[in-house]
Amino acid sequence: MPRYRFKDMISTSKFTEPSHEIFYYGDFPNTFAWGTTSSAYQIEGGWNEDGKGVSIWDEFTHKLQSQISDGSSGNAACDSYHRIDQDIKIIKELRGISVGYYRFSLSWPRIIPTGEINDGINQPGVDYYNNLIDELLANNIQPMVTLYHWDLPQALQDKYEGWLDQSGIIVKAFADYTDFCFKTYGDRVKFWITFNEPFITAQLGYGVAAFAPGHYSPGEGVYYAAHSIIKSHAQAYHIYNNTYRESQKGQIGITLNTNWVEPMTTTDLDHIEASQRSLAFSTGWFAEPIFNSGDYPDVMIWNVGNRSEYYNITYDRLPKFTEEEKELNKGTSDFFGLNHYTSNLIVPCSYYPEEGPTYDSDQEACGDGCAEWPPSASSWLYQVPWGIRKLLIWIKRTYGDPVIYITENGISEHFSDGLDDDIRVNYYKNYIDEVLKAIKEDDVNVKGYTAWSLMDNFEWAEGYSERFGLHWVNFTDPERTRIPKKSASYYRSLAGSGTYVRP
Ligand code: PNW
Repeated sequence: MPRYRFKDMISTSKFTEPSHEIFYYGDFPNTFAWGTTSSAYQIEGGWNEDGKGVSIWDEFTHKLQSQISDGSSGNAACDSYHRIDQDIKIIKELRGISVGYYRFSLSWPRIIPTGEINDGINQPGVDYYNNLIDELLANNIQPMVTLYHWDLPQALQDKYEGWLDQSGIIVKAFADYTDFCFKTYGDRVKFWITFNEPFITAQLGYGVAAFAPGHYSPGEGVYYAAHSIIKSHAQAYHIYNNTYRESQKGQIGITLNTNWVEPMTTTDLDHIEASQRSLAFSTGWFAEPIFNSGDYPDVMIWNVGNRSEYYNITYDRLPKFTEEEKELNKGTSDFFGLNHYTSNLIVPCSYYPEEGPTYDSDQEACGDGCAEWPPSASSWLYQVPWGIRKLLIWIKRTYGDPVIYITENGISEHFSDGLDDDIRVNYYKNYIDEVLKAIKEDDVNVKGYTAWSLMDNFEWAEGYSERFGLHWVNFTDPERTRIPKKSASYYRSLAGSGTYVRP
């Protein structure tokens, strides 16, 4: 955990930062990379076409419709499986002079229907991504590829309980899949992200069960899932590092999602410590093994252990890494991929759920947005531009000044707001300015910025009711025409110094 004084970073007022009042009118370094992003399940559609296997999100949306706010699914989504041309067109228009890359994810079951490579690959699925990558490059747009953005092959869930599996089978399946992707696409893809937001997969997928696969195990499964994801990430990194890096000359890392947190009462040491615990349980859970010690943060090990004891649980809810595994975890990310949207206020809290200990109660910290902060269409997303600057400084100090790519940042509105999305223009204007301050004033090594999202898409449990896109998509029109919102032209005009850079 941080060895500097966390107190140095706390706001004197939780409503505004003095620096926030002042816009920093300057230029981003001319090597700064700009992009937009999406993910497979959220845009592709074609859920059962040409031999694609079923994913846990297909299964979840089909069987548990009531879990999706509008009862929808990604069956058709933006129909990107049939509309590479339309996607390339809007990415290209957005590129203007400087938006130079597109971050998208590969659907594992589209490439390997059962998830296990020995069962065979699906050539049309492989070709779909070959075409997409070729088209991007033909238009001078660099592909940034996420290998796992939540759509696990359902067969792996059914046979082995997905990421809960601790036998090594899931780790091996992921390793084989990533090896295949490096071999197949690595001649052209130079930027790989192993996992998108493992926190969300663990906590929402296997903890509280709000997301696929909807496995409810808030005190154990949540930790097991994270454990096998970290091991899988490390395997993929080493495969790339040992076999492909020299010839393909790319980079590989992981993307973590992190809110910034402030103590509710900035002068209260208990609130300050609760904020630190909250960061350790969210970011540190994955970042400490990968960027620092190879192991979980001390405070997680202590808290989970103590609460297990309290409940007379004698096995490890938080699994242990062997010494060898710790070595394998350490230093396995060429960059810190950061997804950031919002900030929280934190208070200490101790409670003992009757059903047993949970990830939420283990951390003895509770948080939420502040009612005074401007909202969005998403209940969890408040607009707190200065939070991103503090978070960037915290990452720099805590994880050894890594190269940082912001791999997602953005805001949602409701359907009715249509094309005049001033809320989004304002959000990008403020957040990007704070990123600039972090680079210029605080010397944080941020190399790229990615706007979520290229276009409106399937927003998981919120279906199509929350829109994050720079482009508006009409989901009742079979053509799924993409129309630029005001924010698209704003992002285009603002993004960068005009120099075209590969991330
Ligand atoms: C990210 N939360 O997910 C994902 O990477 C995207 O796929 C998603 O569309 C985007 O953010 C917007 O939500 C999150 O509840 C989902 O705090 C939920 C939360 C955070 C991030």
